[in-house]
Formats: sequence, C-alpha cells, structure tokens
Amino acid sequence: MISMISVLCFLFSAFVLLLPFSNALAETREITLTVTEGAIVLNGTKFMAWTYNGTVPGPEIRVREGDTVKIRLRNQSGAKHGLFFHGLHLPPRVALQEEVPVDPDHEYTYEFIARPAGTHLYHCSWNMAEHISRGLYGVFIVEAANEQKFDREFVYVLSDWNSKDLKGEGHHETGHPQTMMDNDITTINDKAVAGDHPIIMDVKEGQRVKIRLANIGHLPHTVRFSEGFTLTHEDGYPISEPRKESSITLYPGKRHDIAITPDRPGKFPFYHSVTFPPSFTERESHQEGYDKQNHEGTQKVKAGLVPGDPGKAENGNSYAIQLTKEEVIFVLDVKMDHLSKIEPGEKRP
Ligand SMILES: [Cu+2]
Repeated sequence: MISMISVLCFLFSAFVLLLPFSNALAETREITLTVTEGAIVLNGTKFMAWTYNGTVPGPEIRVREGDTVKIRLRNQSGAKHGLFFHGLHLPPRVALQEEVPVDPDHEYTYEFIARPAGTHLYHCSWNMAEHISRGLYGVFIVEAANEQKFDREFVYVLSDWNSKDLKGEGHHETGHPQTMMDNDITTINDKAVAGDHPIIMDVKEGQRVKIRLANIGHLPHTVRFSEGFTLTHEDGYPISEPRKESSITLYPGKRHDIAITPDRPGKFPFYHSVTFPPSFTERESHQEGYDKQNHEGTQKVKAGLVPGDPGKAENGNSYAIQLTKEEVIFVLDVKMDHLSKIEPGEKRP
C-alpha cells in the first residue's frame, strides 16, 4: 500500500514539476472586439454593416497554441450578437456560451486555451447567416509551437455580398437556390474582387511565401494559379503529404494554406471564379423554377458549362456551373533578389 502511495506521490510531483515547462511559452492574450454599426460601399452599393472594431473583416487574431485567450465582446450596436470560434476546440462552457447572445450595451468575455494550431475563423453566432453577411467575421490564427517559418505570409478571407436585395432584384425565399446566387459581390479581406485592380503580393525570388485562404461566404470559390503551389494545410490541419496543385475550390467555412517559392522574377496572376460543383447543380436543378442555364451570373455573365466536363453535361445528368468569369484577384509580383546575384568576392552595395 505504502509503495502504491509513494508511486502516486512521485507521479504527481513529476507532473507538477513538468507543468511549468510545458507551458513555458504560453501567454495570456486579451483581445477586445467591439461591435458597432456602420456602412461599407462595395462596387458602388452601400451595405449596412456591423463591424468588429470598425473594420470588415474584424481584426486578425493571432496567438500561439497553448495561449490563454480572453476575448471580450462589447456590444455597442442595437442588435444581439455572440461569438463563434470556427475550427477551435473549446471547453463545453465556452461552446455553450456561443449559443447565448450578448444584448446591446452588454459585454461578455470568452476564455479558453488556443488549440489546435491552424488557420481558423471567428464570426457572430447569433442569426448567423445574416450577421456574417453583414460583416461580423475575421480570421483566427493559432501558430504552432514549432510553426514553420516563411519569409512572407499573406492572409485572405473571401466572402459574398448580396446587392440584389438592396436593389429590389433579389429572390427572397429562404432556402431557394437563387437566393444564394443573389450573392453577386465577392470580397477578399476589405476589397471587392474586380479584375482591374487585383491585390498585389510583393515578394522576392527564392522567398518562401505562405498564403492562408479562408472562405466565410456562401458560395464555393475557386482560385487558380497556373504556376502551381503546394497545398500544406486544410482546415488548419497539416496535410500528411503536401501536394502540388494549380487550383483549389474553397467551400464555405473551409481554410486552405498554400506555399510558393517563386524561382524567377515576374508578375504571376491568380484567377478567381465561382463554380458550383456537379453535385450541387444536380441537387438544385430538381427545384422548380430554377433555370440553370439562364440565371444571371454575378458579373452579368451567363452561366455556362465548365470546360473539361462535357461528358457529364451531354448525358443530361449533372454538370458544374461556372457562375462568374475568371478574373485576376491576386498578382504575385516577384522581384529579383539583387543580394543573391552578387558573385562571391564582389562588394555589396
Ligand atoms: Cu451578430
């Protein structure tokens, strides 16, 4: 009996002694998100929005795995709001609290240990579809203790906005496929996608570049980069064998991390389109009154078949619908790395 007690005592003291070391780097991170009412203008349409700290998306939250996170939600708007942490593992108390809204002029502090590592999202938990559509979302990044280092990192969150309802052109029936297709503006961070002013990523050749992509919108967004990239993480989790891809479709709520090391100078475009997969069109085409060929696309482009899928279309079964034309959304602007071009022995400027 005594020996059993001593063994237990030994194990307990070892556990207590080791605790501070395992948490040696963990910090307590206190973040305040204040919800206020505002307006944002996208492609000439003014949207009534709610914002976290005055911006859409809300501020990027970035912590280390194991950090204690205290997020204070201050509701200074006239509506109820809550917080939902998409992709994070939460204790039951916090998970239950996600269901409880915070009244106007009230506040609540959510406290939990940040895990797992990865690219996650946070958004309003109350009346979710509407409140996310009105701007209450942001990226929540948890860096791993052994986070791989990159020279440059870019974080992009895609979302969809419906200007048709505001213009009186919307289809209001909830759950009707055309309601979803009324989303006619795609945003990346705080900018509306438009082919004439893509987002420029300034990098140097040889730099290791990480891009975190997240989709908080309602539609599937396809991003194509013909130079190719390495897909490293999906929904925050590392892919066991990172693989080379040249295009990726981000379904609602999904996150994908990709890596690129440009090996020559130049400007390399990323293209974006909204493409519904065959399974989606097959399901929705049975709905009455849904004209899959002729509905108005986001960019006033007629929906059409996606190249490369003619077999399925000919059978009259299922086919993908490309709702928008491909447009350049990002340009990887790779500059020459002058320092690396200097021959040994030559003087550096
Ligand atoms: Cu809300």
